[in-house]
Amino acid sequence: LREDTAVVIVGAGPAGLLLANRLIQEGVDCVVLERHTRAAVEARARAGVLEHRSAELLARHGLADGMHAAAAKHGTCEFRRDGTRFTVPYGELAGGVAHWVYPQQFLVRDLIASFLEAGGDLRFAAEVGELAEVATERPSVTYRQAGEDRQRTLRARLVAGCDGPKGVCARQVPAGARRVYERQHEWGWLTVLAAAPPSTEHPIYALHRRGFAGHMLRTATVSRYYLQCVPGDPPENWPAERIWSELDARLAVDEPWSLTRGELLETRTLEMRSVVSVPMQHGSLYLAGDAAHVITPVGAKGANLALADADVLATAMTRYLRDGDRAALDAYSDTRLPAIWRAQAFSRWLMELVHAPADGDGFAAQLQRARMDELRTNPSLAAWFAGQYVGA
Ligand code: RFL
Repeated sequence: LREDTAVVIVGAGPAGLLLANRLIQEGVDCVVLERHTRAAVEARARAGVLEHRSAELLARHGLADGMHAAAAKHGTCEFRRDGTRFTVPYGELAGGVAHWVYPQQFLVRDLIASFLEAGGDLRFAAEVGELAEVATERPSVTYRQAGEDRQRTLRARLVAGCDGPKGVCARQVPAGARRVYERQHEWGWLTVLAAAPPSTEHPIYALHRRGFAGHMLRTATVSRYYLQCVPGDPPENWPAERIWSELDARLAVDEPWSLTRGELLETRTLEMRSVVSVPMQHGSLYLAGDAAHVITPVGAKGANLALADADVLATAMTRYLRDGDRAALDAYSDTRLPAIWRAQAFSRWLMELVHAPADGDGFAAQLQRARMDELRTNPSLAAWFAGQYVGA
C-alpha cells in the first residue's frame, strides 16, 4: 500500500505534534506516525516546566488554551544547603516573566486534540520500521499498523524525525555525514512521581553531602522528586521508605518544614546523558527534539528545545513547499544549534552547582560552596541564571 503526502512526521511527542499543528495551519499536507496508542501517549508523564518563550510560542499559534486554563505560573526557585535556604526570584529578575508548570502529557493531549480537530492525519499504533531514499527528494517511510500483517509505505517530499532519543530516524544519517557529541555525566538520578501535594511553593534544588535532592511541582495533587544516586543503581534498591527518608534528610532545613508523603506512582533510574548530533538534517530528513539532541532534566530544557526546533522547522518547511524557497530549510541546523548548545551549557552548569561531588568535602565541594554563595549574593550572576532558567 502506497500513499503520497508532503511531509511525514515520525513521532507524536512535543516536537512532532507542534510541527504537525503548524503545518496544518499553513495548509501543508502531512501525516504523523506514532508507534504507541493515543491513550499511552496521553498518559506519559515526563516534563512539567515550560519556559516563557515556549508559552509565548504556543500562544502565538493559538495552541495555549489548555495551558492558560490549567497551568500554574512560577517565578521563584529555592536552593538549600547545610540546613539553610535562599530563594531566587528569577521571573522578576528576568523582567517579569514566568515558567508555566504544565505536565507534558497535558500539552501532548492538547496538541493531539487541536491537530485532529483541524482535520489532521495522525495514525496511532503505527510503528515506523525504515526510511528509504532520504538523501533524495522523494524519501519514503515504511510502517506497520498494529493488527496488520502487511507494511504500508508513505512517500513524501520531506521527512521530520521527531521520534525521540532512541528513534529510527537519526540512524538514517550516515556515520560519515554527522558528528555525535556525547557526554555521560558522572551522577545518577532516581526520578520519582508521587500522588502527594507539593510541600513547597516553588521548586527546590538541595545540595547535600548524601547527594542532590530536587522537589519539583507538577499539579495540586502530584509532585516530582529527584534523588542523586550511583549511576546505574536499579530502582529496586529504592523502596518507598528509603526514598522518603532520603528526601527528608537531604531537603531538611533548620526551621519548621516537613515533606508531605504520598503514594509512589513511578520510580525510575535515569541515565544522565547529553547528546548533540550535528547536523540535524540529511537530504530530505530533518531531525527535531530528542531525536537530534538529548539533555538531562536538569534545568528543564528538553521539551522546550523540542518545541523551538519544531517551530523553526515548520516555518522552513512551509517556505520550501509553498514558495520553493529552500534557504531556511538549508539553514535549519545552523539556526538551532547555538540555542541547543546554550541549553546544554546551562544544564551542565546547574548540575555542577547542585550535585554532591565525588571527593566528599574536598576541593570540588569548596568550589561548589563558593559558586552557590556567588549566586546568592551577586545580582549579575542571579540575573544571568534567571534569563537562562526561565527562557526569557
Ligand atoms: P518524545 O517526547 O520522546 O516523542 C517521541 C515520539 O516518537 C515515538 N516513536 C515512534 N513512532 C513511530 N515509529 C517509531 N519507530 C517511533 N519511535 C519513537 C515515541 O513513541 C514518542 O511518542 O520526543 P520529543 O517530541 O523530541 O520531546 C522531547 C521531550 O519529551 C523531552 O525532551 C522532555 O520530556 C525532557 N524533560 C523535560 N523537558 C523540559 O523541557 N522540562 C522539564 O521539566 C522536563 N522534565 C524531562 C523531564 C524528561 C524526563 N525523563 C523521563 C527523561 C523530566 C524527566 C523525568
